[in-house]
Amino acid sequence: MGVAYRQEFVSIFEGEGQAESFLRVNPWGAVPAIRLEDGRVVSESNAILWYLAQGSEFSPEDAFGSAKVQQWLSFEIDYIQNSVGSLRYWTLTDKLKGRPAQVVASKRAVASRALSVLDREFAQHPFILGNTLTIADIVLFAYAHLAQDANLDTRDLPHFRLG
Ligand SMILES: N[C@@H](CCC(=O)N[C@@H](CS)C(=O)NCC(=O)O)C(=O)O
Repeated sequence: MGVAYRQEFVSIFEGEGQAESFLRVNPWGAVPAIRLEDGRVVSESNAILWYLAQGSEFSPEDAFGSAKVQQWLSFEIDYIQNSVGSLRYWTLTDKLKGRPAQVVASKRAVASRALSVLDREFAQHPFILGNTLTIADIVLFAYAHLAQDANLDTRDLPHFRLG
């Protein structure tokens, strides 16, 4: 999006996320977060992307297009991030076996259903809103294209191309 930035690393696994200084950036203590030149801060990846995309070609200006982007941002948080994201994190950090089987099964069911929804959408049009690339595609791509890290089977989803 052509916005200049400087990166700062926060070691969440070493507890830096919960440091008082970082909690002033993100009250939850998670990355990512951004700090603007004037010191204001924004956290939550979808909110950050929304902010950065304002006025760009990736953010529809009309109310309906805007609402459709919001629809898919919410979808991503509830049904992709909360399922694929959690399962992937537990798998990669070897925490999966310590999680209750029912919780894992429930997340796997939500993940499969959400990925099937995306497959049905992408069977009809190349981008989630139709023919235009928006931040909703970027947001959905982030975790959905890593579904295999969570051992989710995407072979029956021909329109959901990975990588
Ligand atoms: N909903 C948040 C999730 C962010 C998130 O889970 N970040 C992880 C790293 S990928 C983290 O910092 N976890 C530490 C914590 O939650 O305390 C977003 O979309 O930005």
